[in-house]
Amino acid sequence: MNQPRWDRLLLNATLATFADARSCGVIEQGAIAMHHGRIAWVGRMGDLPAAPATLAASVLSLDGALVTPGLIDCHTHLVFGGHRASEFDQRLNGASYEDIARAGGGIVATVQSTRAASEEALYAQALPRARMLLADGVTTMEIKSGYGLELDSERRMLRVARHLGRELGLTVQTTFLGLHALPPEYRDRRDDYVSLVCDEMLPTLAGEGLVDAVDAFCEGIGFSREETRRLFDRARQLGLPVKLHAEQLSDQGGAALVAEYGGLSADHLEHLTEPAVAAMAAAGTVAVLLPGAFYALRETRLPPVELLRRHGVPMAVATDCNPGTSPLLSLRLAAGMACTLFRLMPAEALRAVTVNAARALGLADRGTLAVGQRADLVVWDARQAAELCYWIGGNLARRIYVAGQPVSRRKPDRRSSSAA
Ligand code: DI6
Ligand code: FE
Repeated sequence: MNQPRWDRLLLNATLATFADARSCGVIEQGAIAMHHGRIAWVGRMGDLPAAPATLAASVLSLDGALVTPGLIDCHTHLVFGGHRASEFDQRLNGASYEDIARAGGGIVATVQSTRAASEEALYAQALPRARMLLADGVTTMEIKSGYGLELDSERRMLRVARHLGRELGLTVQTTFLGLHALPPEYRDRRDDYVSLVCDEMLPTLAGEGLVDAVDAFCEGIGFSREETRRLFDRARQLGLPVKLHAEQLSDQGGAALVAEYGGLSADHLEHLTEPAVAAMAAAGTVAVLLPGAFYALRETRLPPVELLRRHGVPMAVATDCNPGTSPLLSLRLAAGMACTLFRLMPAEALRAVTVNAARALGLADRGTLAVGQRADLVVWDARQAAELCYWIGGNLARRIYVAGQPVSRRKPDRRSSSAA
């Protein structure tokens, strides 16, 4: 008998390929083959080139189960010390996010607990969160720094992010967010802090290979457009892509700025206006919607989804997993919330956590089921793509493959504690 040509073959699958321009690209009674970590064949079972059993070393029949690309969480702050559950009480008692931040809580509170945590402790706290995202189907995630706000602590966060990727076998894209908040010790020296971030922290951490992209919090309680511009100029010199927390709480002109720099994405966008939408469309900048933060802050102003559609700006959705505004540990739930709260259609919300999220990270090798793409995929306890955002909660991911290998989502009995 001939050698099988592929490592693995899944049969009787409902494939959501996301390979066309608009829909989920569903193939019923589909088959998908993986070889050497890539997708080697995808199509209708009836079109396979030979009898399935002869084609792959491992052949699995799925009884119609849904298969999608591994989900991609393109905006998280997953690594941090402690949590801020007490702010939940304060907000429910009427304090706003800005009130809490101005009173010394908010991001700065997490900065204190992050600075106080060792690399091992940060890793031990972040690992279960990363596992929960993975268990829900995420195979690629972005993780930002921004709770250190000094060189050593920012470095620790980024090292922990890289370590999580290695430990779990996931792709982790790191983002340097030194301009997240003004650290208290720089209260009267804003310019000095911006200089430190642009002239020392970013070049040093980039030189250590810890930075895949650069972000800032462009906001009244964060950094101005001009301060952000200084950072983006430095990123450009270093050849690093940029993205931005823009127009979350007010219109600061951040989305137009990130578009001007040809940025990967503008994120949040509740206060986005039409000229900036047009600028994003022209630049190919992705709109990243973060319904977890909208929900947790009980916001009422919606991002302009209809304008984004009309201008053809690709929309991604992410968890924004962070201890302050979005303690959200399910990307599938984020996609469901994007439907319920922001009125995305299920096909849009699913494109937003696959193909468009890949684009928001500048990754062309994933997010669709197509020959040559990385074999990151999820087999779901579902048959219809819309179910992924329709079921609220639950555990639907049945099998997860990363680069063609099944991954275990079970916690090891013994906690891995080495940060090496
Ligand atoms: N926007 C957010 O949603 C997070 N950071 C940001 O710039 C919130 C971070 C936090 O409150 O800890
Ligand atoms: Fe964020």
